[in-house]
Amino acid sequence: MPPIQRFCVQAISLCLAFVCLGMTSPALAAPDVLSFDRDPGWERYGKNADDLPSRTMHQDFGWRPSNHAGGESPGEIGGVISRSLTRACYWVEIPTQTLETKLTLSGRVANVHTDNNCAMQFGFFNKDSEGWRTPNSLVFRLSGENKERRGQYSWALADYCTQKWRAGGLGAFDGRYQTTDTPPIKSDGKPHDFIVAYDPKGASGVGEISIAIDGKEWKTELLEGHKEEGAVFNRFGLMNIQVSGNSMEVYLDDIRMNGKLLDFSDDPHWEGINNQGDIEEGVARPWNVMDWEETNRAGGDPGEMSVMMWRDEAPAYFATPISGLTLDDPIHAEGRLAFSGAGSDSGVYIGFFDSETKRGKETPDHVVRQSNILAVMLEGPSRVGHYFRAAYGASSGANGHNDSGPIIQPDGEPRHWSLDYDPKANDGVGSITVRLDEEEVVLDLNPEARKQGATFDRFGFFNMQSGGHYVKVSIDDVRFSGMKD
Ligand SMILES: [Ca+2]
Ligand SMILES: [Ca+2]
Repeated sequence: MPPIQRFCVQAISLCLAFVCLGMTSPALAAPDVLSFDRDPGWERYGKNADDLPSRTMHQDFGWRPSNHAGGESPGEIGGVISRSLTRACYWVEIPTQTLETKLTLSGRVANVHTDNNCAMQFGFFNKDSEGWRTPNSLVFRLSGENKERRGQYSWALADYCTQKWRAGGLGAFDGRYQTTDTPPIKSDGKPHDFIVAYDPKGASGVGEISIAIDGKEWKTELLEGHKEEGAVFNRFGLMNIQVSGNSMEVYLDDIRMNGKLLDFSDDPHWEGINNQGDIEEGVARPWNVMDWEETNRAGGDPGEMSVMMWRDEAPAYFATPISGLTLDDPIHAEGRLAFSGAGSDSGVYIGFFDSETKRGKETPDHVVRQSNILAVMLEGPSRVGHYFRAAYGASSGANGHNDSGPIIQPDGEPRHWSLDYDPKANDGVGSITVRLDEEEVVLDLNPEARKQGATFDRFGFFNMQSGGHYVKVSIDDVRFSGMKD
């Protein structure tokens, strides 16, 4: 029996075993499934977190007896707050709020110092809110810079994120972020008034969020389905932004939370989490964590392949060699998967690629798409979350991907996925089917791509080459065409 045919027969019998016995079945640990009981020593290429010198991030915020923010009385909250992958909070428990009722937060803010790439968020959270974007949040955000020509300044924004990681909001400026003519808030210690308000009945019932700085207001409606998806808030206060970056010094006072005044004359003894002291930052953009781990996030037996992979202009992959495949071969891959964390504007490919082409790709994806790839593309806009969809790139530039697909949230739930390329489908031009649990999406190749052809010599994770944030993904019990012993 030729190798491909044998693979198909085994694929069918394994699929049957899989369906009959369910996800916990030991049947998946059949010989031609990689169950990663031991580190298989996959090849790592590109920026590797192991090579990153660890960095210490400093947090020093909470209640202060000072009056930088210019409140009616001394006593305020704030201090030095740093972007970090580790969550840092200073907050208080509040009665549960949702997107079904009006929410307001207002007060005075003074920005004393900003490093480049710094930020803080202040407002409504859930005790489990963590990561960026931050699920279950509705906040006033300052995002700060320190540029040679412009000096230190911040942009003010109103952000929200549903309980399923769908985010929206707006900035307190006209036009596009970073290119707006609206002057930013200087980090000169001068207090400003701010109001962030949410009205579930606004925008004809779609829900509306607004931000005002020193009396000038901007507003926008919530994105479709976000209010219905909902959010649950049971904490109120300050949180860092959980991406790598730097620090700012900022103070807030005379806060009104849904009308209730907080003047901070006395220490309110709010709860602090990592808000005082130094934290070792072992990972930073764009240094990829690419490891065999003795975990079972994806739902198999312990031992799986995990990445925390960043979108970055430079190539990176974590993969294993396969016997060569082309677009004339039927190609299959499947396994378990857990998507356990993500920043906004993040993504990764899982599938087949050509290692030499990948290593030689020095232009970002928005200039030239990747060649010689056939993969699942786990990526999507922050208003949606992440799509699980098909993507391909032929040898000389012809390429394609689905515009959308099954939606996957970074909730860490174990899932089953597969990718099938059938060279005979689509009138012989070829077609890719990607499945995630019960959902699937189909992508037909274009004739030019099939004419160009493509070659693949690796299977694994590879990065999207445009700047962005990270995804955390683990895979286990995988099987794929071209698999070697
Ligand atoms: Ca005060
Ligand atoms: Ca395993």
